[in-house]
Parts: sequence; C-alpha cells; structure tokens
Amino acid sequence: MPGVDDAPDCLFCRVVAGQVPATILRSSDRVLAFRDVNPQAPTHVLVIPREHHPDVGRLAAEDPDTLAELVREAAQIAADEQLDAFRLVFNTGSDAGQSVFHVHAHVLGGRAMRWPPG
Ligand code: DGP
Repeated sequence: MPGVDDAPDCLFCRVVAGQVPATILRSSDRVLAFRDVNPQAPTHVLVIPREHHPDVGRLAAEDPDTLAELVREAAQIAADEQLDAFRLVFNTGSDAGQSVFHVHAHVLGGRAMRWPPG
C-alpha cells in the first residue's frame, strides 16, 4: 500500500507522521482530521487518509473503504461542531484549487455558503 515512504515530501504525510504540528480533532487507524491553517469559514477542518493517495478519484479506486470512512468522519465533525449545514469539498487538480496532493476533504461550515463556488 502507498504510505509516507512513497511521498517523503508530502506535507500531509508529514502531518500524519507528527512532523508538522496540527490541531487534530479526530484520529483513527485510517483517517485523521485537523483544523485548516487558513480557515475559510468558522469551521474549516481537513479530513485525510493516513496513507498517501493524491486525490479523491485515486482514493476511491485504491481504497474505497477508507473514502467511506473519511466521509463518515466529515459528517461526525459537522455534528460535533453543531453545524446545521456544511459543505464537503475535494478540490481535485490544480485548476480546481488543489494545492496539496494528498487527498483531503474540506469540511466547511458556520456561515452561509454561496453557489456556485468561485
Ligand atoms: P487545497 O487547496 O484544496 O489543496 O487545500 C489545502 C489546504 O491545506 C488549504 O486550505 C490550506 C491547508 N494547509 C496548507 N498547509 C497546511 C498546514 O501546514 N497545516 C494545516 N493545518 N493546514 C494546511
């Protein structure tokens, strides 16, 4: 399976390894959730698999059970943060705004959201 050794320069692999500090909210054998360093809403949490997969399509193909767990964790965070509504975003590819190529779900909430996103 892919792991930190396969992506030694990956920022989020370094968060998983404890080499980059993060405010961790939830942690399981497969998934980690921590607050985004540059929040775009009152609640802005990132949920990632511990293992390295570059984007959500690859995660779905390579480990669908972990993708399902990641989404369950996102919903649990929204409940823990007492959000009536939230947005779950997987930026996928540079043109879509992905800047860290270790798949992550953004859990955004606590303010009104507009559609379409910019
Ligand atoms: P994206 O642009 O979709 O790839 O989202 C990457 C997010 O990661 C962005 O919202 C900012 C966040 N981020 C970048 N570096 C760090 C960091 O070192 N710690 C934390 N907690 N978040 C980070």
